[in-house]
Amino acid sequence: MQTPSKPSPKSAPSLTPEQQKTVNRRTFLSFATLGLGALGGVLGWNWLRNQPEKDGMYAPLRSVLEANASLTENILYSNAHLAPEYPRSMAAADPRTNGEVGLDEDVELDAWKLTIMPTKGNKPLEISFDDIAALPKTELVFDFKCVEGWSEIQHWGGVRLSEVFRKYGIDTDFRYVGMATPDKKYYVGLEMPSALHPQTLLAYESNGAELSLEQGYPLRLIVPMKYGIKNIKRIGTITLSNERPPDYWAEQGYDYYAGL
Ligand SMILES: Nc1nc2c(c(=O)[nH]1)N[C@H]1C(S)=C(S)[C@@H](COP(=O)(O)O)O[C@H]1N2
Ligand SMILES: [Mo]
Repeated sequence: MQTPSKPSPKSAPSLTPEQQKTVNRRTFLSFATLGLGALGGVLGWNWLRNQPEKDGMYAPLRSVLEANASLTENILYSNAHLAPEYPRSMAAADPRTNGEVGLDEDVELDAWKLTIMPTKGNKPLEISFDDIAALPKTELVFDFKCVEGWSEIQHWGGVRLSEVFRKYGIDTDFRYVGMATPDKKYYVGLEMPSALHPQTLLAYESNGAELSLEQGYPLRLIVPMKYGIKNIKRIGTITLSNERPPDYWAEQGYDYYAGL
């Protein structure tokens, strides 16, 4: 009769002396790597601090972050890219519209104003439509993308948001820009680099004509580095802050940054 064999105390496969040497060397190497890594961290930091800055951060660090956009909330990413532009002939003649939250009330151009709440202690700034229209106009033909899965080449005209901030001496030393419709029913938040992006417009024209009510008359945001959800129509207020502004679709579970 056979007794059940006891499990061997050496359950790990036994190694030849040659193999054991390899293991030891590997172990040594991984410790060495850790040590070098730590040293590299210290040396690397000093090296990094002597590198040229690009868009407010050390260039090599920026490159790494750009390669890892998904890890960086795409904050640093936004200003380094331009959305592709197209000839006007490719723009949709009758651009589609989508989403009417915050567009219920009537809007009279004379009564409408853009309110910018700049900083701690500063009085809110009120800007009329004529003030906006008097600023240099920028036109943009790009592929507008909705998270629902459609896109369309569209032609917009307006003023760069960065130009409005510059013209009115708004302190852009904040992390975020929030925008809301006059009735506060639709609202979005953007990181400052996206707000200052050269293709980010306060738009008042579509195909060279004034906006329709559904397009956000009289003034809407065009932010080509973001999905449609961030392109708020009928802006009433702009608020600069260091806290992340509330965002209508982020509250419904969509990605806050909604970057492209
Ligand atoms: N005020 C307001 N802005 C809005 C929306 C909305 O419902 N209300 N919908 C957003 C969404 S989901 C998209 S895709 C775009 C559509 O812009 P369009 O109507 O010009 O195509 O507007 C965005 N801005
Ligand atoms: Mo959308």
